[in-house]
Amino acid sequence: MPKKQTIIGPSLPNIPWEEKPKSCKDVVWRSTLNPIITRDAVPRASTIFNSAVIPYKGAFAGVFRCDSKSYEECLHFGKSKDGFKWDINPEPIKLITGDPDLEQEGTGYDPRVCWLEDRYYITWCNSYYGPTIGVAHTTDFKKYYQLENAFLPFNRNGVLFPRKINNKYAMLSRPSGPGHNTFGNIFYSESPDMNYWGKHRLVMKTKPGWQCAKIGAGPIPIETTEGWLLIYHGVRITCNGFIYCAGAALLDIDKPWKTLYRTGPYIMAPWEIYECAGDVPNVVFPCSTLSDAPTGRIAIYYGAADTTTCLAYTQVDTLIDYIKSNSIK
Ligand code: BMA
Repeated sequence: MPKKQTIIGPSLPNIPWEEKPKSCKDVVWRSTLNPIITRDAVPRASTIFNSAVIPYKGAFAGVFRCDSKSYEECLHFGKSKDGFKWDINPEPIKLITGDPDLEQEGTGYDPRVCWLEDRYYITWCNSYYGPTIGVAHTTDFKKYYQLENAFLPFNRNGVLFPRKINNKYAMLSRPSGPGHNTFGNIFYSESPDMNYWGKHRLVMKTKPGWQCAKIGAGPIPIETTEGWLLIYHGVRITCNGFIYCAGAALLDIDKPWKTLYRTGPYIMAPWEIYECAGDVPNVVFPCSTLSDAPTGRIAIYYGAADTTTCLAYTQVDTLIDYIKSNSIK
């Protein structure tokens, strides 16, 4: 059957891809090569997870969360020819800051990478008297220029939109607290210059079930004919701690703070052993996607159990149908 072509964006013929197994009834299926990145990729790393990849010069580049063997959270650059096998720099990224007051108080984690206009922007959970959203840009993944933190502490999961909306830069984030919070909703903010962020709007609140405690934006939203496709994580509190699942939503193209549809059921939950066992058990945490507009293929990179980096797949039209037919208010 011909597919409805709904991604608005470039083609990526070399997208990493494995066909859906015939036995799989789910909207998302996992790579048979998972986990694709383990701690062995970097000598100083204890874990490599919650990382962001992007097409780069006919191949792929990424910014990886590598927690060290002394548990410093660090960002490392990596490159790959095929999106499966990654060559990650052994040393962390060094940021160039124009202002000594901005220098990181601590470390950084959970990066996202966004191609926007003429450069790559990296957002991450930065440590500046508590977690907040760090922003830097690069054109070559060699020199990274740090901008102002987007928000006051405490905030996490800052995710840029890949183009200006209503002539403003746009970002999703989750205002939060200093520790392992049991609350958090997704907000939208805009900026004329990537420096001053404001006009904050609520996008989505927690809902009962897998997304009852807190929710946060995952990969950079994908523009589609049906709205912005947002994959996000949701957290449930159990007698044994947090469980991190993933869901999906469609946001209005011109007013992305308006949620059109969001899934009642999750699209991914910690099922496989590598998602259930690790430094933090029971976590799937998507941070980036690659997509190919002509075929509607989407590859999802996610952190598993705060230990390894994994890959899963979906097809845009099937996912959009799933979101619409399983939507909750
Ligand atoms: C959050 C962040 C994520 C992590 C998650 C589950 O607070 O630290 O990086 O995946 O907890 O441990």
